[in-house]
Amino acid sequence: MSGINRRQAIGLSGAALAAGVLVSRDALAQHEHHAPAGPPAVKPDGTARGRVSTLGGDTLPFRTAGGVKIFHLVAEPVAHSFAPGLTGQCWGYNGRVHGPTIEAVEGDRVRVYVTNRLPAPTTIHWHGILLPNGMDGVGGLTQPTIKPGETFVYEWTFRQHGTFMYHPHHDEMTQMAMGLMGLIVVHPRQTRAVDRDYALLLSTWKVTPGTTRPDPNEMTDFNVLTMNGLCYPGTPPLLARTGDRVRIRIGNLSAMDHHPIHLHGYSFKVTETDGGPIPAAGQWPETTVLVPTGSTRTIEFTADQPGDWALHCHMTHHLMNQMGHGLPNMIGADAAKLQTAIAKAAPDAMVMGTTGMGDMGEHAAHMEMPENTIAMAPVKGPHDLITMGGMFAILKVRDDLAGTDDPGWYRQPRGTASRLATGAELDRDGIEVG
Ligand SMILES: [Cu+2]
Repeated sequence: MSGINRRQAIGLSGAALAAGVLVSRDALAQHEHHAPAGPPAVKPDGTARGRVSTLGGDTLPFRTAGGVKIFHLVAEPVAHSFAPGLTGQCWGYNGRVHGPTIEAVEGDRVRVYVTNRLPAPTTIHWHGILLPNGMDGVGGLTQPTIKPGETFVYEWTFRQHGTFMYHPHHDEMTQMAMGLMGLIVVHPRQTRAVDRDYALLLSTWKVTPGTTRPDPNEMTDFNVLTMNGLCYPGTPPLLARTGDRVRIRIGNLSAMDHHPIHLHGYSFKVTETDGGPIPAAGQWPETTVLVPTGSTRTIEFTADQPGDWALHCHMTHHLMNQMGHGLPNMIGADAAKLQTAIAKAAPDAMVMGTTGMGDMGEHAAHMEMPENTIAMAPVKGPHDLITMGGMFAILKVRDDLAGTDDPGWYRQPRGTASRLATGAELDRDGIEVG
């Protein structure tokens, strides 16, 4: 993060982390002129093997034998990167967190081998899939658990289409908190074609700053909020060309949270859930779709407005990365008085957070934090600091989109952006003169 002396960074280490109100003056002075990191250095998606693009993730390959599509999932420990600067010692499938998306077509006969390379027994439940009871994957109830080293076989025929999920149904609390989950997309025989088909799986984690292992015992204060296992600025942009028909499938397997996912710039319709397609007459326009845990929602719209449009959970605490959590309320505190008081004990320290998280984010970009920790708002946007992390991604719609590379920040046409009011527009009290 920065090269400053660890002893100078009294703000955010050890016990002071919980207080989170101090930052080294030297650290700030030294880094004042450093712009925070630019646009995230992650590749946008749109190139997955399948027809669906699991943003930042992958599609599970299969082979066909005797008319059966054969898949193989391996549950195993995975070192996972949530975003640049934050790695977790997680559990995943086939070297990924989350597992790769299983893609098939309604009517397909599928066989899925599940190998357990975890240190604990597991199973896989196929969430929302209509199948024989013995294939349902509930440990103890419908099958014995898959012991470490064992491989089980599941087989069924898809009698439905839509967006579904898979996850362990043995010690769910631990195993899902560690990252074991994935998406299933079943296409209808007659495809309702769209130009862009994205899939996102929402989940929540507790990774204590300075540590790498997710804490499955957390019930309330989740501090890493992810789409496909990635938190902003680790989430790649969703791309569309102006006029494209866009589908976004959103699943939620968070431990304790529902997520109202809001898309800027558009009105969309919810076209299906993991229970099935919604008839056209039953679809209504929305700008936010609530995705309860244990369900999927699919939205569709025509991307007819170019721009950089935010796509995010509207729970404001789900837009914070680790450093936004566990802080005391400093709003309105007398910074000068506090500064004087603190200076006696810690002359190098500086009070912050008295005007909110915006300056906290700015400072966080400059200060030394525990290893393997990300600031809550680490990205410099095209106009200013973007004060969001967590469950946040950007839909980039362009007239001239070519290929799958990130087109960079949107250039707003002249006269179409908000601007600073000029003196001539305001009277002496700053009131608009008309
Ligand atoms: Cu949320």
